[in-house]
Amino acid sequence: MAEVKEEKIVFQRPKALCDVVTHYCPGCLHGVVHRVIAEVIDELGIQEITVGIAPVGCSVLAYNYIATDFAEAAHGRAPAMATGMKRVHPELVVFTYQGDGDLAAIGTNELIHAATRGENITTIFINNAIYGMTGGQMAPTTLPGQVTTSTPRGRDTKLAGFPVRVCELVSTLEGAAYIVRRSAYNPSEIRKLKAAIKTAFQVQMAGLGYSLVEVVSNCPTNWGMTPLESLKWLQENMLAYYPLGDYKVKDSVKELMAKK
Ligand SMILES: Cc1ncc(C[n+]2csc(CCOP(=O)(O)OP(=O)(O)O)c2C)c(N)n1
Ligand code: SF4
Repeated sequence: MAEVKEEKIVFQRPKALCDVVTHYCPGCLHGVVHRVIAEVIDELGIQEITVGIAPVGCSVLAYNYIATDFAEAAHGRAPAMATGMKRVHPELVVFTYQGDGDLAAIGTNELIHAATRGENITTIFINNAIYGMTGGQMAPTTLPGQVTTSTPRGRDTKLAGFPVRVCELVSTLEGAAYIVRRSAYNPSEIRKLKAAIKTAFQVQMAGLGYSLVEVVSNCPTNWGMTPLESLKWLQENMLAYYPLGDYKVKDSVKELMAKK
């Protein structure tokens, strides 16, 4: 009789990721980032104590996909809501998930003040250089010359100013403890992203202050590209303006990472 080999599971859905059909467009990296967050939640064993704050924008439905408690904040107000939640329940792990329109336009104020107060919360910031959900208008992060529905001849910096570099800005604030920029355009970048999100949650759990992981992302639909074209465009255009790397890692965070 042929020997029956024991199955070795090499890939499966993280427990913290819901088994549902996604509403995201094909090739959109929102879904990849959701998965990475869910993997980190599983690995840290924090599903029961984690609360996400969903933004407006395409990821408004993040609560349908990540199986933790969630709240929904009005446009840009996620850091303020997270602040209240974390202060009332310091034992929770609280994270905001925000697009560039949500975080760097109407929500800049909440972001800056939560970071400067050193709130013990984590922000996952998806920078796809466009307002995805509302039809592809210019965002604060839209690149100079980039065509959007509200800049059909390309972003003119004389009229619309220059893009906001969030990591560079927030890393100047004293309360910011861990501020890094990653991407998710290939498997090795996804692994680096996962390590960063894990560190950000651990920074929060150790009470070291505000942590933010920016993800340089895509929007194939509103960029008017195929998924593959959008990943290429991201690498060739976005990364020059938004270099990947660590923008602020406080000494206390370095000590924490050295112990892990
Ligand atoms: C107070 C308020 N103003 C405007 C809107 C409309 N609105 C919904 S999503 C959105 C843009 C979101 O873009 P972004 O944060 O970049 O997320 P993406 O869809 O690209 O993931 C806007 C302006 C709103 N929901 N609430
Ligand atoms: S519109 Fe853009 S950001 Fe929104 S789900 Fe589609 S590809 Fe993703």
